[in-house]
Formats: sequence, C-alpha cells, structure tokens
Amino acid sequence: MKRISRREALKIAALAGGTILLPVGLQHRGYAQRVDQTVEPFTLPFRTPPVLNPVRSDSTTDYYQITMRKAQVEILPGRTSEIWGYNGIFPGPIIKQSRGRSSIVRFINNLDVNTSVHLHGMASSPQYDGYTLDFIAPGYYKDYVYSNPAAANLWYHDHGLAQTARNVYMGLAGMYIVQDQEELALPLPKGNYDIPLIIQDRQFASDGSLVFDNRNQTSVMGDVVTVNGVPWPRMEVANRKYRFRVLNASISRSYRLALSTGDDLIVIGTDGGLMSAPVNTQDIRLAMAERYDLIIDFSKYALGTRVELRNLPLPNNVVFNNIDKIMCFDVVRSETDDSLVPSTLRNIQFIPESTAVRTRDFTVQQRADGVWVINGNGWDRNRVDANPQLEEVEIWRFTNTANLSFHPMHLHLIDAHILDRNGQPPFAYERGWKDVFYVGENETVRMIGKFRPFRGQFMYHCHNMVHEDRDMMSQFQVGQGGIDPMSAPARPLPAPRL
Ligand SMILES: [Cu+2]
Repeated sequence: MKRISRREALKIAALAGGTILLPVGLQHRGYAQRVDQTVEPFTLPFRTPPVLNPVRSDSTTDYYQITMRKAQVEILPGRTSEIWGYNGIFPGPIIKQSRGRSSIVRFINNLDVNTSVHLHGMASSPQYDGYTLDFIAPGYYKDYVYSNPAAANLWYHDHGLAQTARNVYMGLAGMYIVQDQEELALPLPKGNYDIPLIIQDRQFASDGSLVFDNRNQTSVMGDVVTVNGVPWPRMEVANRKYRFRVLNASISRSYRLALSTGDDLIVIGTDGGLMSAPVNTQDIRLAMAERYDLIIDFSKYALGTRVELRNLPLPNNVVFNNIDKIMCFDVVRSETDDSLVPSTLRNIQFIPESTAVRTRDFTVQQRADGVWVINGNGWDRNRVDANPQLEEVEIWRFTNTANLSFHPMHLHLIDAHILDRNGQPPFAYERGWKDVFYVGENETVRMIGKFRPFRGQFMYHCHNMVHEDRDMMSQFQVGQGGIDPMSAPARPLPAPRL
C-alpha cells in the first residue's frame, strides 16, 4: 500500500469503526482487518531462525536446553510485541539432528502458564510425547528423550490442554530437522541453499501487541503473514535451485502455495520425509502442521526477476489485504549450480490396503452446542476411542460432511499414507509419509497406517488448534499397557546439570 492510500484507508477505517473492505458476512463474524499496522509486503529482509547448539554431546546423545520465556521482539518495524518464545524468539530455534542419534531436550518453563511440549512427527514414547495433561508448570522443567528414527522435517510446539492455540500463537513453535546419510548423499541443494520456511499468520494491535481472538472458539485468522517471524519477507536468491522446508505453523489458516510466475513447485518431501520421487505441481494445499519439502529452480529467471510465493484462495480462510502473498524471491546474482533433483529420492514401502485388519470411522463436525467433536465426543482423559494392536495395520476414515470448516487431522506416534479422498486418489504431492491429513470441506479421507513402535496411549486431533482446544481431540491405545504418558512428570527448578 502507498502512503496516501494507507492514510485514506485509516480515515475510512475510522469512519467504519475500524473495519474496512470486508464482505458483510465476515464483518458479522467479527473479523476486522487492523489497518493501522499494515506492513508493505516484500520490504523486510528474509532470515532463518538460529540453529541451536547442544549444551553437550556424548557418543550417542546430544543434550539441548530451551527456556520458554516472555520477550519483547520487533516483528512489525519500529514496534515491539510481547511473545512467549522458546529461548525468547519467534519462532523458536531450529534443532538439527542426525538419524539414530538421541536427543535429550530440557524445556524450562519461565512463563506464567502451563505448557507441554510435543515434537510433532517424532515417534515418541508416551511419557515424552507432550501428552496434553503432562504439564510443565511455571517454575518447572522436563527433559524429553527423542530417538530420531527417521529423517524428516518435524516441529516442536505447545500441546497444553485447552490452551494450545494461545500458547502456540504467542510463539511456542520451532522446527526440528532430522537428516541421515542417505539423504545427505543425494545431490539436492544443501547448506545455504537448504532453507526452512515457517509460515504463521498473526494479528497485531496498534501498539504492536499480538491480538489473540479465537472468534468464539472458531478460528484464529491473522492479517499479517509471517515467514520465520518476518512479515512478508524479501529473500535475495541466486539463479539456481533452492530447497525449502515448508511448515505451516499457523493456528487455523491453511494456504495454497503457488509461484507468481506460474512455474512448478517441485515437491520432494512430505511430513514424514522424502518422497519416492519428485512431484511437479503448480500449487500445494498446506494445512496447519503439514510440511512439504520443495525445490524451486530460479535458474530459468533473468537477474532482476522477482518471483512471489503466493497464497491462492481456499475455503474458510478469512481474506485480508495481502493475504494472497507470502514472501518474495529476488533473483540478484548468478551462480553455478551443481545440485540436481534425482528422479528417485528414496525407496518407500507403501502399506498395501489388503494388510489392514479393520477400518475405523471418524466423523468430524461441530456439535449443535458449538463444540468441535469427533464422533460426537470431545476430549476425555479417561476415554480411549481406538485400540489397535501393536504392529497392526488399520484404515482410518475421516468424514467431514459440512462445508463450514476444514480439519487437518493429526495422529501422534505414526506416519501413514492417504489412500483416497472422496474415492479419488490423493494429490500426487501427498503420496508420501504423512502425519496430518487434510480433511477439507465435504471430504472423506481414508488413511492407512501401522501402529508401532510403542504400546500405550496417544492423542489424535484436529490441528486447527482452536478446534483441538475445544474439543476435537481424543486418544488411541496401542496394544495393552505401555508406559503411562504421565509417568515422567516435570520437576521443579532449579534443574541439575544437564
Ligand atoms: Cu478442525
């Protein structure tokens, strides 16, 4: 927006009581763009979160420490926002780990709210899975143990019962990357050409403070799109291939990613790691908590070209000014490119449908009382809704009979495959290991997974964190027994040496 039009917009907004340019229906639902903090897209420099160094390492394990604390940070230029951040930054630091090594991550809670840390995408033992009631109270810490069995793009985020959306919104999210030798041996872009993109929408008050408004437990829709904590950043790139590890860490917003040039995105990985082969696509539907690993090839563009990463419309995502933009790439220099996208990335053993021992049905809906539920039920810590046996293969069918919302359904513990959506094959770029399943408006999605490697109790839920909080979450029990998720409680500070 130019200065004049912005001033005009403010004047119009003042006359209209703070809302502008929105369809009447949205205004009635309480959505209002806050125009007074609008940032000109593509003016702020791109950056990536810092990579966290271990406190120490031994022959098998790297030991990390992260403190959850409040901090005043600059997200909007010239204003400060209070965040609740892992190590006080937004988003949190990136943990990079090698497959097969263990991580012990000590999370210290210096906030004044309860937290619980879930490492999303990790097959964690129940007591380290961030069970929603396994709180780290203020003044407490907990050491989480992760075995890192597979190379993939994971993320850690809060999972505290009924307050996940608020805690994550305030900043409690970060990326966790597991790599292995097989992947590193591929000629994919590496190092400075291997870039995390953590996409989160937020809304700010005029004083810079984050506005958390879940619209009567419906959704949180920001009007500012941040990438790695920067509103609509501008990244300078060379005319070569880059790898982008994309995570949608938003609370309620999904995105449909596309390039302004109309050129293809090359998808090389899904939630659970590399695909078997790259998939070219013009756009990607990216729900909350989903990850896609992409290659963008800038070699076809002349120096001076600007390529925008756009956000195409999707139903039930509130539209604000510039919500159709995510970030831009300016091709500013020439470099040789020795990277390649191999036609075979890895060997994935897809689970044959014939090996499933049963199908379970889950209807996801909003109950008449407004609560989001699965098969009519909300969360109950004493209720288990599915009991697959260890190593059993099951098909789970999620049905959304409404067009009022979409529900990205997430199962803890396992990676799975999408069999079909409304009887049709999934998008080609979804045909890899997945732990989030986009159940769109009027969609029925079948996924197939093997329940392993741990017995015990695990959560499954919608990853619209507002829905998850109230109350679209339940739990399954793998086999009999298993380790109690509450059996390794947080301890009071001070903590012993890590
Ligand atoms: Cu939902």
